[in-house]
Amino acid sequence: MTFPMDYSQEPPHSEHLIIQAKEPFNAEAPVTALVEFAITPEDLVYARNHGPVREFEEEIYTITVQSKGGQVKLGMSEIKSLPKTRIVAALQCAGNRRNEMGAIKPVNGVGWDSGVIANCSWAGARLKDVLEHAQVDVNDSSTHVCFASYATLCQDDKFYGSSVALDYGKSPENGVLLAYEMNDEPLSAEHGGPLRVVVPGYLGASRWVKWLDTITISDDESPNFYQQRDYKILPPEVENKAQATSLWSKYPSMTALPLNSVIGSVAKTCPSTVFVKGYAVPGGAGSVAAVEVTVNEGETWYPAKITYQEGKWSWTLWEAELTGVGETGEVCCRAIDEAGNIQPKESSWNLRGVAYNAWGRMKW
Ligand SMILES: Nc1nc2c(c(=O)[nH]1)N[C@H]1C(S)=C(S)[C@@H](COP(=O)(O)O)O[C@H]1N2
Ligand SMILES: [Mo]
Repeated sequence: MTFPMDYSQEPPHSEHLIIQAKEPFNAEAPVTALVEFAITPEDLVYARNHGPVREFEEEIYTITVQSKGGQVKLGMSEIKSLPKTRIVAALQCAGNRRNEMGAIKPVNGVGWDSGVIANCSWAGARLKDVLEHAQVDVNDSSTHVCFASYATLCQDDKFYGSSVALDYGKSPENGVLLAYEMNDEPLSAEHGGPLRVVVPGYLGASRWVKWLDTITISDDESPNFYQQRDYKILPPEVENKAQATSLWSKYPSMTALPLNSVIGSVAKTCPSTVFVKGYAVPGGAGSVAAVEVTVNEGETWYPAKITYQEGKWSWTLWEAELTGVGETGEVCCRAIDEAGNIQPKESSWNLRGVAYNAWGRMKW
């Protein structure tokens, strides 16, 4: 069953977000407000949509789990009867900070500042348990698990979909969930309720499929537009859509986003002191170990105090007080991970404006 691209049926959206596009509804949190909460309250959780948001009745909602060997339909009560796992994980759009990349050279995509991230607690059934419960045949050639939502329409394809490697998706240490709760509340329609995929550490874009209704065990990656012809880091020479057309298939789908940190607020506390707050997120190489700040691109980097970090998939909140500063100036921040990687001063340009991770900056 499909529905028209009808935006008049959407549930009310949060009034605390900055709207970047109305239809589809795309809105982010003001970053100053975002860094005030360890767990992002629902009102500040960004919304990223490629089509209309729809509400579904949980009582009659089913998902299909299929492989070459057959298919099974599961209702929400069956999914909820499986062991419930709760994790804290940052959900992040690959286009977070796109406007900063767009300042280097124009990019394609919704214009985003640095509020397209949310640190939430997610609860649901492990993907592994759902696959085992469904008892679909997984043959030796199966390499991917594809997630799809046919229930809602989207801009570029007949359904919204993506995939992860089957081994990755099944392994409990990667925390892949089919979530029906966010921040201890039933998952709202806006964020994909009754059921969405949570792939901690991976970009939100398509991997965290909302309104999930079909899981396919497959020999290939998802054929969906958002897996194959979008959300990829093309080389900087690719400057327009026409050049990109023949190249999409040559570049891998994105998985983890890079090590990053951003300044949420800078406040003058006395004539020569500023107080800085921000967030950081790890790349694929392990947790954020430190965040450092500097004034006016000075030689000296000062360690920020880490005020929050929870488990391996949460964001990190940090703050720092800098004294002896002038009337005006600029703070820069950079994150360092467990493996010793340092967030770079500059981030290279790509056509889709994804994965921007240059030093965070804010003037006072
Ligand atoms: N069905 C569906 N799932 C989707 C999307 C979508 O448009 N449709 N957007 C994706 C993108 S690009 C992101 S960043 C996250 C956003 O999740 P949120 O709206 O709950 O913040 O969901 C992903 N899952
Ligand atoms: Mo996204």
